Amino acid sequence: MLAGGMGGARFLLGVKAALGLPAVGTGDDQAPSEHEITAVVNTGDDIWLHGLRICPDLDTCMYTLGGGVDAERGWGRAGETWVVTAELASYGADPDWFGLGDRDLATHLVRTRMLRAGYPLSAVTAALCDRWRPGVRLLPATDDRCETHVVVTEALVGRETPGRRAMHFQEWWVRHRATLPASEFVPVGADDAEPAAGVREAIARADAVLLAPSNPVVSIGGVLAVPGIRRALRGAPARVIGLSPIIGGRAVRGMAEACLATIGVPCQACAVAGHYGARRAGGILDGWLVHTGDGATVPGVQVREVPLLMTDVAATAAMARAALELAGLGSTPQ
Ligand code: FO1
Repeated sequence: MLAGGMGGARFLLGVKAALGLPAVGTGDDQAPSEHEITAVVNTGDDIWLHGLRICPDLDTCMYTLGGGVDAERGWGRAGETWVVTAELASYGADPDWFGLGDRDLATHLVRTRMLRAGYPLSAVTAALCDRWRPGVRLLPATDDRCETHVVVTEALVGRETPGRRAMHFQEWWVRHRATLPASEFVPVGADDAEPAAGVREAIARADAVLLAPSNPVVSIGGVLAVPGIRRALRGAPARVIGLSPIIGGRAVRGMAEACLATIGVPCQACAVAGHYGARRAGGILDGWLVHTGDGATVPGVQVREVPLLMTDVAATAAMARAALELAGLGSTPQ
């Protein structure tokens, strides 16, 4: 599966349940499942802050599947305290718009130390998952830097042509809540980035490849921006099935509408499928799940209408089963 942060993590809970795995954790006491789930997770949101490497989507998947996420926020740790962040603010140590919880900081300290020691992010993530035991293999899309930066346009005093400046995605997303008019998303570092260790093999060996209902531009798009991943999907023996993050012309959460507008894709389920493209027309999709009532035809893509609101694990598991069936794995365990 290709996944982003919150939407990806929530969908992964359902995929695990659909395959008879406990949604959270690994259920050590259960017989080992014959199913193996690998999530190729977006690293475009990753950022250096206060000298630490923060990997929001990997951490959201790890905490959510490992039982440590703050369920109400959807990111960061449950039972979090914010003493260090307050101390940083007292020093005027910017940025002050990105909250780093005290428990969360331990993750960034361990990750940064391992990165500085020369371990690739994929190895660091595996080490962190030794503690959290998410029950799926979490792979960063790339071990290299491939950060999403946003080009915003702003009126400049005394100039008739608007100015353009770039900022890290997190500043646009968290500080400005995606309200600044963006003209472009740039995957900084993409030219020198490679799929992380294990990504190509996971795609080649998969019985089904699913695109989680994550933000199609900055989350799934962040994964596809890594050179070689799109090619690996197009060459995958398995069918590639996506789930629409747009229901009834609206994004279910986050700022997918602002992101789609920036790249000129209508906020419609079938438009997102067109954006991903049918595999036989040079894109990556074989099948596409849309919410009941959002059906449309997408040339070259098999479209199915199923309820797509991830209201609870059971509803999400039903979505996962529908996706696996469309992938040709009909007899998944109920
Ligand atoms: N999101 C916010 O809206 N405000 C924050 O202060 C914030 C801090 C933060 C710290 C660690 C982390 O892993 C995620 C954090 N997020 C925060 C969420 C993050 O911006 C999003 O999870 C993704 O980058 C977008 O999917």
